[in-house]
Amino acid sequence: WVMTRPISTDLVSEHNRQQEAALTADYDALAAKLARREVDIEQLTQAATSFAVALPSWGVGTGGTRFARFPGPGEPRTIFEKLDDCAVIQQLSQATPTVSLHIPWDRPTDPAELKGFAHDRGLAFDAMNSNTFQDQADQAQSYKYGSLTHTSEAVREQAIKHNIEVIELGKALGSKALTVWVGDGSNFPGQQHFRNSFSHYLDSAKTIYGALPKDWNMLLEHKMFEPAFYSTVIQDWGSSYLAAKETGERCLSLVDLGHHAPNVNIEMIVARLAQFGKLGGFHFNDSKYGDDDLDSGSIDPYQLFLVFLELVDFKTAEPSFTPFYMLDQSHNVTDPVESLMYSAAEVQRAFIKASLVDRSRLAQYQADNDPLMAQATLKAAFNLDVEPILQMARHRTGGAIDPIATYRKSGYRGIVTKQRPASGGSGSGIV
Ligand code: AFD
Ligand code: MN
Ligand code: MN
Repeated sequence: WVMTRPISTDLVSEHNRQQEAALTADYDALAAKLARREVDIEQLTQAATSFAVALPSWGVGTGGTRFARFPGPGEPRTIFEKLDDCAVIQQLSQATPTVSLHIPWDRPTDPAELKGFAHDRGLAFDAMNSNTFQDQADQAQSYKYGSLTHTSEAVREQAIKHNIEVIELGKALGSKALTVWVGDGSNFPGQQHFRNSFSHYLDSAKTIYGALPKDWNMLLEHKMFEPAFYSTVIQDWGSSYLAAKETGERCLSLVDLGHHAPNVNIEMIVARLAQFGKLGGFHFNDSKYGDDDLDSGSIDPYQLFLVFLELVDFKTAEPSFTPFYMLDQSHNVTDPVESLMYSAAEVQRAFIKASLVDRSRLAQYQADNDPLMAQATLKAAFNLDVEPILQMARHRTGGAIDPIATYRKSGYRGIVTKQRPASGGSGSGIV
């Protein structure tokens, strides 16, 4: 079996060869610096090599804002073309071996064919995403006034049935998780009875959970707000925790970095949910004002590092902790392949820097109530340039030392632009 590699391996290795001497010099210098801290660079490079974050199938298309979508050149029009683009990201970044699908946008006619197509490209399927926040053409009941929480049992049953269908499809594709994000909520005070709509949600979630395979997780994603909303039913980590707790042991909370009230301490939420065994997954992105789904680490890389500080600390305490990680971004003005490669590296970087923190020294400063040195211990890791570790991890696994430059040299975007004439409203992109 020979993996389909969309970018010429000769081009990748030639581009890498030109950078190898510089990389070796940088890597050796960093190794010496880390050795002075009694840190073995090879352990970090191994950790970087095994780090993985899922790609959002919809992320390789151009997204949009509430007001407009400006399609980019060569947008994928089918799930197969989306997987072709994901294969480029994985080949060059070596950090994104799985793809998270969104149903019905990505519904395949033949799941086995899609699974084989992905496998040939070095890809597998991650958590499945259901969609009861949009009405589809052939839909009997409308989700206009909600789905899992709707006052009408017929609507709730339709939404439950859709989620169970997504689980069934996921089983055929090798997925192990269902992520449930609903747009349910209200637009005006008085519109909904808060306790009744939460009860409907809990009953619906339990019915879906009843169809969950024993080796699956069900992930509940909270979100504080939507434009024009007065309330959302799973609005914060408290609602999510309560719902996950009520629904079942394998029902966990999923934290999306863009889903909180302004100035919330997200890394604290991470610690709370993890401590009670209910942190199931993460959607990484960045934001300035709302759920902007901007490139991870592009605005607040220190917050991303502090989130990973909690994840790494907990994983060290509880090795069985295996949350589902996904980039949940949409790309309006960049080439999505470039943004996703760059973002995967930014998340990997935060993970490596958090892994670098001297936690025994930190614990001592915490015990001694020495705030200055405690935060300086974090900064000693955060301020270190770990790029050579990420580059070496990619180099050793057939990836690109410089994914963006290699990708641009390959001319991939121009090639697919010729193959994929603009189709207007593609199925990808979340507005
Ligand atoms: C939107 C929602 C949520 C969800 C994603 C994919 O805000 O983050 O995870 O769509 O369904 O971004
Ligand atoms: Mn999300
Ligand atoms: Mn979101």
